[in-house]
Amino acid sequence: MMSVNTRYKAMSCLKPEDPDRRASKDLDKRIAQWMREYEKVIKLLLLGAGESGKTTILKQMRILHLQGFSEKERQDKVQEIRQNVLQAIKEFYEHVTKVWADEGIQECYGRSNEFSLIDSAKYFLDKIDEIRDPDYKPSDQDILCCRIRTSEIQKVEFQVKVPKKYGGSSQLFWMFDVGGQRGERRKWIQVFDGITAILFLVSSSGFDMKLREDSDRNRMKESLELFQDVWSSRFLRESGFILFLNKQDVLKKKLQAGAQLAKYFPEFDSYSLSTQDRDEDEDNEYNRARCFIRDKFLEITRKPQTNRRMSTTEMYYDLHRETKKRDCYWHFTTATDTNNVKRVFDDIHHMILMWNIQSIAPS
Ligand SMILES: Nc1nc2c(ncn2[C@@H]2O[C@H](COP(=O)(O)OP(=O)(O)OP(=O)(O)O)[C@@H](O)[C@H]2O)c(=O)[nH]1
Ligand SMILES: [Mg+2]
Repeated sequence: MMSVNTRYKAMSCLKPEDPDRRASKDLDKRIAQWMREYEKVIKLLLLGAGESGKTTILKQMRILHLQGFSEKERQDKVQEIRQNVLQAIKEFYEHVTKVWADEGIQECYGRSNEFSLIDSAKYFLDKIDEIRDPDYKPSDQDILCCRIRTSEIQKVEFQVKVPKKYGGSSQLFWMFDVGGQRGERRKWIQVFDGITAILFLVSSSGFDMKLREDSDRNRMKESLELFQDVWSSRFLRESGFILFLNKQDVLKKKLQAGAQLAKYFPEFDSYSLSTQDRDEDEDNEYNRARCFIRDKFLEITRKPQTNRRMSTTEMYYDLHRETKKRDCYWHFTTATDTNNVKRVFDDIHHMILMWNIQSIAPS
């Protein structure tokens, strides 16, 4: 017995299809597929070591694409911000007392990389009188600077308008935030499924700091290794990758204050900028440092991945996939700066629209 499909094929053999009609049918099919792609939720997953800025990006999405923070949330933040001040004072104080006798407080602050002072210390200590006021109401900037370690997976959902030239309407995004400290990372796999793009955050200013959870481990080296693991994870093979070289403001200030990248990464001494990376408007040493850090991460994406043990079937499957080119996109970011994050996010949205178009474009 002939199947419906075979019968249909046999019948269509009798009557050659008009090529114009066929082209138009193909086009309709592509448009329908494009619309489906378009309506799909775009899932973004924030990854990166502790204190790299993941939750700060999530907060920016609430400011940019949702209604920001309610009165109640602001009220709740007062407690957390005062906690940040206490934490800063405690850490700072212990070390100040050690060097106070001969060097003085500013010198101690200048050496804060040695005792992992929280990033928000100076920001909040500078406005301590405001924070102490019983009527204190945290601003958006205060909330962005407040540091609370993430230990539960968080998700925000938001709609983003699609530019008119791509058909208008709006697109739904889900963004997931996870805790980045070592003990938190085993939970990551729970959210690896169906991710459109990983946003991997790097604390670019961490080159001279130690991990909070392991005082022998350099933060930047940990971040490089973590990136290597995530990039080569077979669960994330289908996801796009976008590197956020974050805390650019801190990196710049740190270098201007005399911190030496080459002390931790000796190969920096011989690193020179390529023509396309030269930037007349930027401090040359800072520009060289940010490009060097970026290239350390991008190098990982260019290395062939051979160090994993695989079964024969897995190997066949992997070899087949290896031929698919994967790119890692990157941005220099300052997660606490709303304008900067808006620009970067618009860029990413545009890029995802392009991916969707390319994925259905005729080959
Ligand atoms: N100056 C400055 N501070 C930043 C930047 N990004 C994040 N921070 C601050 O760094 C601290 C840590 O940021 P979080 O967003 O909490 O880091 P996280 O990656 O979510 O950390 P975990 O939850 O522990 O994984 C917060 O105090 C932020 O305000 C940045 O680009 N510049
Ligand atoms: Mg967090």
